[in-house]
Amino acid sequence: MELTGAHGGCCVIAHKKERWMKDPSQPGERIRVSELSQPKPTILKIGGSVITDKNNELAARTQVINRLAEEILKANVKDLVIVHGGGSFGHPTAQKYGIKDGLKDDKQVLGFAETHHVMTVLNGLFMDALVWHNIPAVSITPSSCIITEMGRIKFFDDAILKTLLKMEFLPVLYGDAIIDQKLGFTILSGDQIVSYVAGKFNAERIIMGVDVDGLYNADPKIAENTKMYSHLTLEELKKLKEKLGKPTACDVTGGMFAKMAELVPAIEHGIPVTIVNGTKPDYIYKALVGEKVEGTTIKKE
Ligand code: IP8
Repeated sequence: MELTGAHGGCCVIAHKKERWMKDPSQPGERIRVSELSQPKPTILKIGGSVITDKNNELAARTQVINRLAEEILKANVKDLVIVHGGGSFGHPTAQKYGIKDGLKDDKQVLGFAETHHVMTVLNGLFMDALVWHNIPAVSITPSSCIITEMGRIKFFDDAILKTLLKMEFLPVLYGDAIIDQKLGFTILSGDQIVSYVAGKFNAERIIMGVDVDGLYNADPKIAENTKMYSHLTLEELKKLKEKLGKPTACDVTGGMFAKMAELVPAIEHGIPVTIVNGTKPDYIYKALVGEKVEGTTIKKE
């Protein structure tokens, strides 16, 4: 039991149940996952390969973005947090200037600004679709509230995120160019944000919208005769992880392989993950409302 003061005024007595999980950003460390009776959010990741054309630089798929906004509106999920990826906006720019590996050369400084800027442009297009579909979405700029250390989230000021959720806004974050305590700067993937926020806010579930139908035993874009899994346990995922698609040339944060590695701490914590094809109409909608849909579900057991 603990006394907590609100707005420096009256005190409320709350029963605080402490629950902990492995900190996705700090191996060996733990973070508290439940605070008072905070509602459990759904975390929806929209991959950059869904909302942009990865074969053309700075090419947004505006029709797909609009369709997703319609699906999100129709699904009307309470306590939703969206995180989107970089696609052909963030990745080529980050790669051109070697932003992920940190500050080594003065010329990269403008590259950092450019990478962050193109992400704000993509985020603007995404926000445009949500807000003009009458969704009370509010963007949170990761580079303004997160600091990493060697690429892992070290500090995350989540006060705004928490308040937006309480006020029933739809917070939207994205992979970004980030200040790093050791490297100077780096690239933070949307997937690391998803896992971190899911853990910190004790999420109900994670939905990953990607550009393939689910998780395969090999990269379906390269290999032949691949097999898609409809259900996996954490153990099965761990065994499979090494075999998953390695990073492609245009993905600085590591593709499906890194995506799955990021999600392991959240799954270990008991948060189920559903991977669906966000390029196919109504798949994200069905996943959001809990209707049966083709894809891969990963659960702890
Ligand atoms: O597409 C990367 O985010 P991701 C963002 O979620 C940048 O890996 C800036 C490349």
